[in-house]
Formats: sequence, structure tokens, C-alpha cells
Amino acid sequence: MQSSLNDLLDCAIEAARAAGSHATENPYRRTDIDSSTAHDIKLHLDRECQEIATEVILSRFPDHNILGEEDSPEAVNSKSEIGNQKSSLEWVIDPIDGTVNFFHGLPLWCSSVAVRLKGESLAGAVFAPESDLLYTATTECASTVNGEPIHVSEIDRVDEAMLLTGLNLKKDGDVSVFDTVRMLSETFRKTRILGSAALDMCRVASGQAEAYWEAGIYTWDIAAAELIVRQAGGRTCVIEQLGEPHRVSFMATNDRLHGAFRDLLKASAQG
Ligand code: LIP
Repeated sequence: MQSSLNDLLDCAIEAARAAGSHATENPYRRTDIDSSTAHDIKLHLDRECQEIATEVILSRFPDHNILGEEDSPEAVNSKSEIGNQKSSLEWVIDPIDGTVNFFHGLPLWCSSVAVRLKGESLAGAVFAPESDLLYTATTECASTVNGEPIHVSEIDRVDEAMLLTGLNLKKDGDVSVFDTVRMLSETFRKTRILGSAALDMCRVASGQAEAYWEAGIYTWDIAAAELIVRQAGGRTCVIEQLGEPHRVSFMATNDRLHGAFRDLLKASAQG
């Protein structure tokens, strides 16, 4: 590979830091909304932060491809058509993961940047500016937070475990997410909804929770953090590709709980 993993990770870190810092430097613009749907919003700062991360990446790797949360599907397609295809590397950016938290002034959000080859993450960085936490991993080194190694927990019983999830109201499948969340909440010791998938997964990687699951989540929410979970000793799994491009049902665990949790989700899917 032309670029070393360290170069790729350095770039992911710089891009994630630049995006996150831009958001924190503009606190009075956190409520500038570009568009909204029933349960979601797009902020002006989302777009600006993605542009800033993109500039960082393209200044180092001008021929690499970019996939970002704020791209429309049309833009994603046209970029890959006109882009220089010399590189098969693709950068995946979520400029503000936990947008609604950010809008409300809750500090639980982050900027996430990963670089992938054929859909597999090679290096990733997740930066949570308000708690000054930087999570990183590459395929060849262990996960860290602020430079210190992290590892998943050793809890191996679901009834002693913490589950982190999000409420997917998009109706991707037949089973009501509420039925599944209810069953899981009655099974795990505690279930929490904290509002940033990337940070949830970094908490699994750090041993602060044992499992993360969402019935519908996008590639940009998970691309960096899934590598961080795996390189911290955990396991991740796409349960199902959903109809919408870049949207999947997804789980991540501390590995020890993986089989038991997967069985619970299978049983729930069968009704
Ligand atoms: C959000 C997540 C949140 C999840 C939502 C959404 P955004 O990302 O991280 O935890 O439940 O489905 O994808 O839109 O803030 O980047």
C-alpha cells in the first residue's frame, strides 16, 4: 500500500480534530438548522465540519475518495464518477455524530473519521471535544484513548452487562424496535440511550459497556468505531444490510457476550 497505516491514522486524527474543534469554536451557531425531519435535524455546522475534515484529507491525499454523512446520495455518486480512481481508499466522515445532543448543548457527541479499503476500515479516529477524548485504532495496532491502550470488559453474563443502543424510528423491518428494546432492557442489567453511536462503541471498546446494538444505523456512524472495538478485543457484526444505501442493522460487543446477545436478537426477530 502506498500510504502507511501511520500516515492514514495521522490524517484521520487531524481531520476528526479539525471537524470537532470547528463545532466547539462556534457554540452560538449550534442551533442553526439547515433542514429537519420528524426525529432528526441537519445543522449548518454539520456541513461546515464535514467540509473542513474533507479539506484536511484531500490536502494530504488528493486522489482518495470521500463518503460523508452530509453528502446527498447524488453527490456521493457524482464524486465517485468524476473522482480520480487511482486510489481504492475511501474516507468515511461523520462530522458530528450525536447531532441532536450537540444542538441541545449536551456534550455527548463526537467527530468520526475512518479510511477504508473495499469496505474494511484500516484506520479510524473518534474525537469527543467536550470531554477531550480521542479514540484511535489501525488494523495493526491496539486501540487507544488519548494515547493509552484500551480494552473491552471481561463481563460474560448478559444480566451483569450494560447495553447501549439508539431508538431507530425509521421502521426498517417488521419487528417493532420498542419490542426488541423492551426485551433487551428486561434481560441486560441496564440499557442506556446516550445519542452517539460512535461514542457508544468507543465505550464498549473502553470496557465501560459490554454491548451496542442499533436496528438501523449508517456506515459513517460506525466506520471508525467498529475498528476501535475490534482492536480493543471486541467483536462487531453487520446483522443485516437494510434497503437504504449505507444503512445496516449492527451490533458490537466485548466478544464474551457476542453469542448470547446474537441469540437474543435472533429470537426477537422471529417474534
Ligand atoms: C445518530 C447516532 C445516534 C443514532 C442515530 C443517528 P447523527 O447519528 O449516532 O446514536 O441513534 O440513529 O444515526 O445523525 O447524530 O450523526
